[in-house]
Amino acid sequence: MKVLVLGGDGFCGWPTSLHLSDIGHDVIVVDNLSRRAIDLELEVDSLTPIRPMGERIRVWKELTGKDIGFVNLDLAEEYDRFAQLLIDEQPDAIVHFGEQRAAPYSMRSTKAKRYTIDNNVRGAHNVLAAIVESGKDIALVHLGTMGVYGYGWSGSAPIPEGYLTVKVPTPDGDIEREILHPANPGSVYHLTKTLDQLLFAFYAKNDNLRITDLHQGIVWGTQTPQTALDERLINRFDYDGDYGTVLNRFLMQAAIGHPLTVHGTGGQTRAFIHIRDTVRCIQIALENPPAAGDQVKVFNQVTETYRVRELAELISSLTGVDVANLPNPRKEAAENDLNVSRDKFQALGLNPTLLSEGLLEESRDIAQKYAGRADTTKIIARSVWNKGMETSPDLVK
Ligand code: NAD
Ligand code: USQ
Repeated sequence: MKVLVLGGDGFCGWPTSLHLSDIGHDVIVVDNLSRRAIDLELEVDSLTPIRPMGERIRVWKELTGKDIGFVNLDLAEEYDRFAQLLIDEQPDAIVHFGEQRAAPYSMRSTKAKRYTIDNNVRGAHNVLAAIVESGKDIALVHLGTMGVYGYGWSGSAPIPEGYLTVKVPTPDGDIEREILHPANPGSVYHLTKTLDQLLFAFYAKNDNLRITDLHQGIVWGTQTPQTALDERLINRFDYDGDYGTVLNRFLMQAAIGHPLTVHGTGGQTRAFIHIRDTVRCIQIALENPPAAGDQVKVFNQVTETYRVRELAELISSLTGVDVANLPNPRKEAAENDLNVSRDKFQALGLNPTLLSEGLLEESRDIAQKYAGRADTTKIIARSVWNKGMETSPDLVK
């Protein structure tokens, strides 16, 4: 099938583009390279030496003979060009990764909050409106987040895959209704994903668009079989206080002997998935779209859950590096349980890479190999959720 990968230059989008191309799909990446621009703004760089988009595509062609197209286009700002692209290319499906995805970046300033809302919500709406305008039956797979549910849900009932059945009391007795799980975002970034959900529900109902929303946990790891083929295809690895996610940050910190930056007690429980499973999940979602007229299909795209302090203790025990309990720059529950339904992908054949299998390889092949590229001044998270909150001093001078 012909697939547009929106945000196909990013951490999840690049390996997905290669995977889809590898299994025979005709892939076109659409990306405005804003993530690379934010690296320049923050004066940081991927730990891994990522190559420019043109070179990535040339190397893939050289190694496999397969073409990947590239269109440099801003989804939020260039509606007409995007709408024309759908008419010109007539894709069968769109995978939408093209949003500003860092919670700390989204909270660092008023400017960043406004950018994140404008970029993500306008971009998602433009994609939907352009599909309708094209008149074509284009299936949409969007990358959402586990964070739409929030972390206030505890107890033995697992977080369902998108929808919750509730009893509504009426004078004539209780009636049952299925509703979208209540949204409880923890950052402006996560807020955009909850707003996206309403856009999708409306367009599925009003225009019969076929939409899948993947509520993904924190992605860890770097390489997939395709990105590992040649160093010039390497995937990005973010380790800085805004874009680095917790497990990859701890691996990189251990590789340079930096104390592990646990926020608060580390009692936050989060959901995780390896990048190799992300790309498989996208393939499975593309192969199992909803029918026209169906409600939005939601999958929880997670394979394991861990507490942050469990991850720190594990990596500390493997490497001997210290654990530092820092003031938490975020407004979030200090301790939470997390019980997540994750049956749908497993039923469709996902065979996950678990932390116990992938951790040493990740540490050796990426964190240690590229440790010399790390800038230690960029490690501490300095974006605070509101004015009264503390940031931590640098732990390594
Ligand atoms: P990323 O920042 O590495 O990639 C996003 C890509 O989208 C970048 O290449 C960027 O240039 C592009 N982009 C952003 N705004 C755009 C616009 N207006 N027009 C065109 N291109 C635009 O992020 P990622 O880690 O690959 O995440 C991809 C998606 O998956 C995001 O929507 C994110 O919310 C979701 N997600 C990521 C994780 C994770 O741990 N990385 C976890 C859950 C969900
Ligand atoms: N944390 C630390 N120390 C660190 C970094 C993070 O203790 O050095 C803690 C945070 O306080 C938080 C948890 O680890 O409690 C997770 O933080 P994170 O930065 O790894 O992940 P998060 O901000 O939630 O965002 C990431 C992606 C986002 C995606 C989300 C999935 O950047 O795009 O949507 O994971 S989820 O968390 O399931 O919502």
